[in-house]
Amino acid sequence: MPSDEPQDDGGDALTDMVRDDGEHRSGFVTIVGRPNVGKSTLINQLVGDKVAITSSRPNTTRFAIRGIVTRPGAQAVFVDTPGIHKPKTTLGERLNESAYDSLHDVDVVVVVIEASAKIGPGDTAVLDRALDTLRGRAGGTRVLYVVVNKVDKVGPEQVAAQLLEVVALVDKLQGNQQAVEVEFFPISAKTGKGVAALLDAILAGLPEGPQFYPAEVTTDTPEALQLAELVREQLLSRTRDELPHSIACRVTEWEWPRVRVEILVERDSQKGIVIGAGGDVLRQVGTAVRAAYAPEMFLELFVRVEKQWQRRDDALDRLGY
Ligand SMILES: Nc1nc2c(ncn2[C@@H]2O[C@H](COP(=O)(O)OP(=O)(O)O)[C@@H](O)[C@H]2O)c(=O)[nH]1
Ligand SMILES: [Mg+2]
Repeated sequence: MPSDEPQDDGGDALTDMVRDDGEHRSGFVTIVGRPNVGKSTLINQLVGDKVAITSSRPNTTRFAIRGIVTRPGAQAVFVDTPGIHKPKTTLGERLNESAYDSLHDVDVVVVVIEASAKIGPGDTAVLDRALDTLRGRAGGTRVLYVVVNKVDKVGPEQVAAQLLEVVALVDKLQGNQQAVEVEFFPISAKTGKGVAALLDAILAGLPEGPQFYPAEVTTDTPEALQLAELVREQLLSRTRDELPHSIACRVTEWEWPRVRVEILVERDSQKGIVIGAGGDVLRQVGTAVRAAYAPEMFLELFVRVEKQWQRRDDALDRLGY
């Protein structure tokens, strides 16, 4: 690695990982990719704590949630982003913007693709944007980490084939310049396989910088938002088709231990599904959220119809999207 520090202090023993000069590394690391490739699962695995909700429904993530990893001498602030997709609503457009915006203010970019799905135009677009942003950097790091996720779902041949394909694709996108250094990591965000190696590489590659958060902090998401997200996660696992996209949650009252969460849907027919027969679905959601968050909480869930909120700027502003 090029450096203008004197190199006469013991040769190989002093690696980038082991520094005796008290230098601290830190930086922001954004995780981008198509919907459902496992970005939120990865951030939770990296942090070792549940900071982001996950689900099998695409477009679950609506906020740039941060997850923080602190080690002796280094701190990485990971930014989970909404999946980049072809938007059909104003919400979709805002989600894409928020993901692309996150590329600009970070030190490191991680692009996630799936081992178990064909590499498509969506993946190519994300890789291209990431390379472009890094190429435009005047100084600082220019490393892109490309993660091939869900290796637990396929055999080693498929992992190898996917790696070869993505290496070739990145090579093609870089053209003659090869201006960005790219590293490839096969992982399973779900089982944790390969994640430690990825984390080590990211931490070692961070620029010099201060510790931004106390060591014990794993996220800076406000409590009320975390809770509203947990309610939404539970609703997502109990609803299907278009309904997950139509659901939004927000805390409207917080008088601990009494908390009230409002659940927005877009149509009257959806209200009935979310409440469930005899209030069944809401009751299950409430029980699961209290168990995960704080059993002593009194959680009141209210369902309200707000027509077309996904397409209305005023509603999106109010929800903080
Ligand atoms: N088998 C397997 N499933 C995964 C893995 N990572 C994520 N998933 C699943 O893929 C779905 C989407 O994950 P999520 O993290 O919400 O994806 P995101 O939309 O990119 O944030 C969820 O059902 C996850 O459980 C993995 O490494 N292996
Ligand atoms: Mg997500």
